[in-house]
Amino acid sequence: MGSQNNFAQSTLSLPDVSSRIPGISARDQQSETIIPDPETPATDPDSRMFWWRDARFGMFIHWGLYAVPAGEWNGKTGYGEWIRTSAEIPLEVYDQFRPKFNPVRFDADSWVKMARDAGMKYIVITTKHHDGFCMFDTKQTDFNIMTTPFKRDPMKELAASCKKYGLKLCFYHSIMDWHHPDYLPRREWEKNRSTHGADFRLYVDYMKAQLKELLTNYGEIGVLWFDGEWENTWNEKYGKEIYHYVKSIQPDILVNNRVGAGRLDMEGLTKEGAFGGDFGTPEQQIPATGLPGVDWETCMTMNDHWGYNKADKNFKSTKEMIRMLADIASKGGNYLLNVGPTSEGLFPQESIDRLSAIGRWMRVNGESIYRTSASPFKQTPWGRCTRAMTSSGTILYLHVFDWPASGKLQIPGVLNTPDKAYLLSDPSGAALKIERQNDALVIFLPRQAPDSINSVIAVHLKGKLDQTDPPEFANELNIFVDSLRVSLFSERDNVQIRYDIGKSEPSQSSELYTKPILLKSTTILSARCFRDGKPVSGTITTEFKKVEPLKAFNISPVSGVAAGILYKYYEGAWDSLPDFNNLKPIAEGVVPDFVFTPRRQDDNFCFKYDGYVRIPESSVYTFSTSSDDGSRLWIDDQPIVNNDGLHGLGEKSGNIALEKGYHKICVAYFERTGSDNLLIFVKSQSHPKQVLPKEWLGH
Ligand code: FHN
Repeated sequence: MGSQNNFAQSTLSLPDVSSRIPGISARDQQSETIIPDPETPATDPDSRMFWWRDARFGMFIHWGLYAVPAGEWNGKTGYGEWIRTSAEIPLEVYDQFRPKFNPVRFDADSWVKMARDAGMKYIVITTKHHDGFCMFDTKQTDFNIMTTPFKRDPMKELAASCKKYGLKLCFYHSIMDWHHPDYLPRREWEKNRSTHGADFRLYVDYMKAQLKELLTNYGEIGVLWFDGEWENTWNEKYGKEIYHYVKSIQPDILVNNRVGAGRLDMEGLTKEGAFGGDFGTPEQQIPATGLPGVDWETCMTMNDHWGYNKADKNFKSTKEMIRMLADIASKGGNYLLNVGPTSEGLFPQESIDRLSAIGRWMRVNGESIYRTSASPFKQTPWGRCTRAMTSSGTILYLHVFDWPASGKLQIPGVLNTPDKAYLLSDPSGAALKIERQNDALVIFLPRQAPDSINSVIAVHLKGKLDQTDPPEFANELNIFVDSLRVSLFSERDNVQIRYDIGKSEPSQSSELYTKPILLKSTTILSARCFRDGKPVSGTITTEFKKVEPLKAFNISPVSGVAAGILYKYYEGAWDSLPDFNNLKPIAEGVVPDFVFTPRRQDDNFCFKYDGYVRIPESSVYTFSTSSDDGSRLWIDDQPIVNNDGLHGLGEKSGNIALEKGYHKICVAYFERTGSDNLLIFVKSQSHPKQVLPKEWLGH
């Protein structure tokens, strides 16, 4: 069924620019060849990245000694690859897993074929996770798989299988190492494990010796996927040393941003100005939008654990994962989907079943994933879009999740002449009827969706894509007090913006946008782009709502409020903000603003601040907290910001309309361990974002 791109033949040849075989089916192969999409120029002129960008889809494998306990310890079953430290298992006890680790049912060919048949083009496998156990034949330590009853090197066998079946073999290697005597810091519970004589430089040299083994003994390696870089002993200097070292051995190797020290937590992208290797690594999440000019790969588990957990049956559905793959590809990213094999060397059956189902979809629709670039559209309410450039024009791949009951799919803002459209699932390639309605292409579809998860329509357009999104409102908020100036803009040049009040689609006779629109009451605005008197985009429609501000507290100008804010200080180890009603403060008093003084310890503490904020004018205010760890903010006892939980430095915000005058403010913050930060920001309709001035605070 469908255009049978049978993976058995489709090995991943390393396409150079000229011969990059398009992500299009054999049906069209002879007629068109792909060219790099000039609209999404390579961020990296280095062609090292091309195979990786073309691949779009890979398999992550977390396999190690932790597969022996399979997530269980002392009757608890919620562990994964972190079990040694999460369950506080001493080294010598953990080492007892070694003689039990004998994955005799491991078959590299079987694993690689399952990855290939799922449509995956590369495999990233753990050569060493944080526990320090090495899954390869290393001479640097005996804490490795060769000293188990297995006595085989699975990396060697996987290298041979990947070569045989045309997948790239890539290595995950943890910087953090809970076993090596020179790695610091120790786990906080390992009180009796001396740090005496530990020399981190020697640990870095140990890492380099193992990386040399990994990049010398297993053939060409596609990616070195570092991890565990967040502890304060690692830094950018080491990261750059390792990056250049590995590239001195295999110049074409790719290295992720976790080699450095600039990763933005689980969001996975690289802080501005920090060293970020070759690509970003969002974890268990997908960026909200495409990131033009940024290479990134989302890594994700199929259930809730990276390493094998025999009790964890919470697997994502095939539908979720196919749609995630389309979502990620439509944003220009790669999808690294994880499998946690058992201690016998088998993939969990739930993983096998899902890989097989994903493979069935990929065999029909893979060309809409491979070698594609991000959607040109900001909104595709019916699903997702990927695209490819060909020598004769552009192919849009429309991933339709929600099949239109009308039988018509409207694609606004595309001015190219359509050449043809067809369903990838239709082996005959029968053309679908296309009509133009102003700026929109309307594609007529069969009544029934061919695929309930994701039906892909290929739309071939003549020439370079000429597509215009609807104009955008520059205002971040669509609520206001008193009045609001609404600004419109379009990223396209040579277009005019016209707008109407109400929900109707603007026409050539609608108001021409030349300056911000002043609103004094709740108003619906609709706007559209025009060129040479004709609409060239779809329409954006937004309601701007006038709201009543919360009344200020009636505080006498005589008594007024004293400067500063009340604080209460607590101690305890929390993973989220505690219920303060059940706590007795260790200290309390007045502080000038949200400072962590006085406190008795650097970790495991909490502050609660209460007082008034003097609002300078009636407006809609956006309050934000930027904190590590969790924080929340209330105004007049209304919850405005929820930035709670254990996390690195992160910012959340919320909005509220306030009358000029005094309003109650409450901020709560907790720190577990590591770095601690709390900043409160405020902005209004007329004032840009600023740290909440202490002069506004009172009690
Ligand atoms: O701590 C690891 C975790 O065990 C797993 O390897 C993931 C996969 O990227 N990375 C770290 C958590 O961010």
